[in-house]
Amino acid sequence: MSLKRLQLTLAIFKPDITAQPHIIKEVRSMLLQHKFYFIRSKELRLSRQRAEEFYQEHKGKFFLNRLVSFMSSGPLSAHILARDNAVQEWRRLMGPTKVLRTIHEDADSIRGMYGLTDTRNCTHGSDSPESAAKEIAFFFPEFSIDHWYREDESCYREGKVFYDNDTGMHMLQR
Ligand code: DAT
Ligand code: MG
Repeated sequence: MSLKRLQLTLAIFKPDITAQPHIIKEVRSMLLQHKFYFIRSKELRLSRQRAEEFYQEHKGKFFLNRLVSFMSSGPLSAHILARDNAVQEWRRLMGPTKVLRTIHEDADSIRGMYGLTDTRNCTHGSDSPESAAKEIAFFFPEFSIDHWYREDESCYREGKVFYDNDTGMHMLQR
């Protein structure tokens, strides 16, 4: 049993793979195999404005317009994931940002296997615990990270949870 406090991160399954249910299934299965917990999940669409807000750190970059158009082009899903070292481990599973290089350099990663272009690159993952907190608040304003650590974290860490196939989330065994 791990004694290390679990970390939370924010994952997005982007519109390219949301349109491909078999890829979503495979990505979920990779996350489960790698011992991630699905804490909350939500399916939604982003308006252009919300997508711009989410990616405001990239304001002025040449790819922003393409990125925002893509992210607001169809349904996507957002997930709060928990694991030991979740931020880094989720980014490792995703693979590097630029698909056209990743296809060769990290072929077994999600982006390496399923990425289509540098824009349509399957998934998002927070790049630090601080970004994770901000991004979780962006998609799950009703979720309290403090409350989760106080009330639920130890149950997940001790494995007192089960994966519910119907909701695609882990539930506490209370
Ligand atoms: P990541 O999604 O790996 O955190 P990022 O934060 O640097 O990467 O960029 C956000 C998204 O913007 C990325 O997933 C795809 C797009 N993007 C970044 N760099 C790009 C580039 N050089 N060409 C095209 N799209 C790019
Ligand atoms: Mg990023």
